[in-house]
Amino acid sequence: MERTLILVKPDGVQRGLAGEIIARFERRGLKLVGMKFIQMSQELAEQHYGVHKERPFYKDLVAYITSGPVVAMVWEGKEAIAAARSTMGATKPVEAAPGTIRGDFGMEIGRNLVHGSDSPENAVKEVKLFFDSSELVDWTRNTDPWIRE
Ligand code: IDP
Ligand code: MG
Repeated sequence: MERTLILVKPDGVQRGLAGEIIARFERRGLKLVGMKFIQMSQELAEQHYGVHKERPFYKDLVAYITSGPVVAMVWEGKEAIAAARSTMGATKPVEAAPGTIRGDFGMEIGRNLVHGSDSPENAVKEVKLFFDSSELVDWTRNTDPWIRE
């Protein structure tokens, strides 16, 4: 079972799309195990996006992710990382398929609404960065036999 860190980025919150975005992961069959509404600090943003430090867009990216509150979540499931990323759509919204979050609501790479971990290693790191283990809930979902084989 995998866990992945998902953020509704500041543009998603400001545009009133948080509920819509959360609903898509929920309907997909992923299981929510953690959620909080936070203003990311400069330090947290720099840690979270440390892998992009050398990229030309790094400063703008940190400014974007700290520009307003985000919804931080942990979703669990078999192949949760790949499932979440396909629900999100391609990084560049104009190339994202219709039916995906970015393909339905986005126009610009620098306003692409949502973050999702990209590998099991990064997912573990990112979940730890945003959540204490006491903030993650182990729970039984009674619909699981209808979602998982
Ligand atoms: P991902 O969010 O789909 O995993 P990454 O390549 O990890 O995409 O990039 C992280 C974030 O950095 C993207 O979601 C996007 O907000 C921003 N970003 C990526 N490439 C560019 C770019 O060329 N210009 C501006 N922002 C970018
Ligand atoms: Mg990424």
